[in-house]
Amino acid sequence: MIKSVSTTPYQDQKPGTSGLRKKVPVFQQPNYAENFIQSIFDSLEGFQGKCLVIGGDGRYYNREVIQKAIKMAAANGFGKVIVGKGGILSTPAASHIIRKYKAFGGIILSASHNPGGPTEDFGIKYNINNGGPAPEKITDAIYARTKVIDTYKIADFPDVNLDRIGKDELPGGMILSVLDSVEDYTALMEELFDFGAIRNLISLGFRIAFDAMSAVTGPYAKEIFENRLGAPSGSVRNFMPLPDFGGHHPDPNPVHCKELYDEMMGDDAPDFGAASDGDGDRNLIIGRGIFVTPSDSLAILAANANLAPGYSGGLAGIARSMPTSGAADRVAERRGIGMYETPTGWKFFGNLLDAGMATICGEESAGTGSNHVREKDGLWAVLLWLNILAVRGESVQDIVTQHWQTYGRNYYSRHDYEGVDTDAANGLMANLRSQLGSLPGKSFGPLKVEKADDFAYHDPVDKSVSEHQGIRILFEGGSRVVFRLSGTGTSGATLRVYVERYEPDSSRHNIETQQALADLIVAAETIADIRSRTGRDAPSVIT
Ligand code: G16
Repeated sequence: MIKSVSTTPYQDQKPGTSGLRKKVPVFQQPNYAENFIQSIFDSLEGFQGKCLVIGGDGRYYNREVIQKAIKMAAANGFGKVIVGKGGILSTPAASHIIRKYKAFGGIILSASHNPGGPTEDFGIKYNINNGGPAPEKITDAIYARTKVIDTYKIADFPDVNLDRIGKDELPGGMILSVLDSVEDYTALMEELFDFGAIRNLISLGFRIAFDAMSAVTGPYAKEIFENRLGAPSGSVRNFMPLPDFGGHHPDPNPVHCKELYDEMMGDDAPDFGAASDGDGDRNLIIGRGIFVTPSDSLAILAANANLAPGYSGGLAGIARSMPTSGAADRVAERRGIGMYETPTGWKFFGNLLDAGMATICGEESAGTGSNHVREKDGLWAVLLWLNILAVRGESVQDIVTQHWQTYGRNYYSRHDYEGVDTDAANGLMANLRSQLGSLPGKSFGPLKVEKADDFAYHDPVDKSVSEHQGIRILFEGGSRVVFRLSGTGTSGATLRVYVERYEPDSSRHNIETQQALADLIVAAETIADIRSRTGRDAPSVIT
């Protein structure tokens, strides 16, 4: 039986950089999740009888919302839903399942790298049939719908069993298929990478340490690294997905993976350390004694991807988000392939990948991926690194250093000011915008502003325009500072300040990063007046 339930709209359901993210108690308000899910369905056309993929990163409240989504999909006329066992699908695996089974789309329940638990974060996003996050045209329509919605439809059957793999016909006729995506995902990785070469490297004593951060990649990583590639048991840590990620912040960076980071910098470090985040789309790469910034990782992966079977034919092009460093641009230039600069948000890569213009994409926020799916993919990045290490037979440190010698080094750092008062953060950005016309020509210490703008992206495929994607201050000589407000936080505003300097001279490649960027950090403070406007003396997180 299908029920039509009257509801009243919430005015705060605007999707951010990657779907709707809020605290769990916000999602637990009456009809909050239902309103958003119905608004997704109301913004789509032509899905009657088709297949919807539903899965999440296993965080607190995942199971409850999955049951609601299944019943609402049935009531709205989907013919089939594919659900991950236990309600769990990593974000890249969900993207793969949507593509492989030619689904109409997917609902992914995740707040990614944000903490989980009864008072922490939850999220819902919609992915389209290419497996990628819905473009702005659709997320705008969803938001518009949330503001006026007055009814949602839900089927009245008991909760389904999410833990039994197999197919079932639900009351009303919709087919429920519960699958274990580890098998499908592992098979895809085996097509792309030379598992034999990696297995051989590991059998020679190459030690890896992978931290799954008590999040979604645990089962995938155990299967791939330990069972298929032969890494000793214990190489994958924190592999049991937990609803609260063990109380940790599942963001794979040197701050939140401190234990792994310290181990990799210590005596007797493993050869290779890596981690992924809450929903499995981000990655952290650390060699013995060296952290690889996500921007450098993108450039190095792009420069060496041809060593992996899935990319042996070369790359069509590279895409990066605007705040990501220009390191990958130098690789594209030398190879004579396309380079695309998009706004922050994986959804902006979808068109370039679909059109075959880009093969590899990456972001400073620890995301890298390729045209194998339409999400960034943490384990994919780790495997591509391992494939490259296996073929080159060199250490991470050597590969990174040689890359800088060849292309120059883009010193890079991001300073985050989290939980800032929203009005203060908006005021800071407005003040920056008001200076855009007057900044060019001004000097800040040794730095002279060449250009200042508010980044706008003109999508070369669908010709859409996305404006106000971050303030760029470009200095003579190629250094720059970028300011933008995060679109993934759930309390107050997060100001992100991205600082970058290019250094071609290899005798100057061993300066400590913050020191190498010191002039730019001072200029950023002077131009944006961060301290007095945010009331903060220092960033909350520096990566
Ligand atoms: C999401 C998006 C990424 C983006 C990141 C940071 O990642 O998918 O494309 O780079 O947020 O966004 P912001 O700077 O607005 O916080 P994830 O891993 O959270 O899904």
